[in-house]
Amino acid sequence: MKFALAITLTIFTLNTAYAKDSTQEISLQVTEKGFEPSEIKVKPGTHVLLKVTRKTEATCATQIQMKEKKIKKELPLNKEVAVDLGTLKNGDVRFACGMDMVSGHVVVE
Ligand SMILES: [Cu+2]
Repeated sequence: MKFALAITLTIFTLNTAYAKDSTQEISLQVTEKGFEPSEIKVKPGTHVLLKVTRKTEATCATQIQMKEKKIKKELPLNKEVAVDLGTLKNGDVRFACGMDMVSGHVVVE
């Protein structure tokens, strides 16, 4: 019984360590050209944390939204905003400005 408990605890610890290791912080900037980069590639199972900084006033992207994740955040000028996307599965996660005009996406494959 004690042995089984020890194994369970070990597995739990390993999972936790794996989750931390697979977190990827990705810097994203908003410039006159839009989101840069506009395409981000990650492996399935990656926990993605976007660090978004708006670098210009000459853009309509003063917000970032990800409809399928129900995320919408203000992007103050020259201030890094963290956007936690959670752990991503295979597919495509689109992000866009508040009006859904300027956009980019995260490709998970
Ligand atoms: Cu816009």
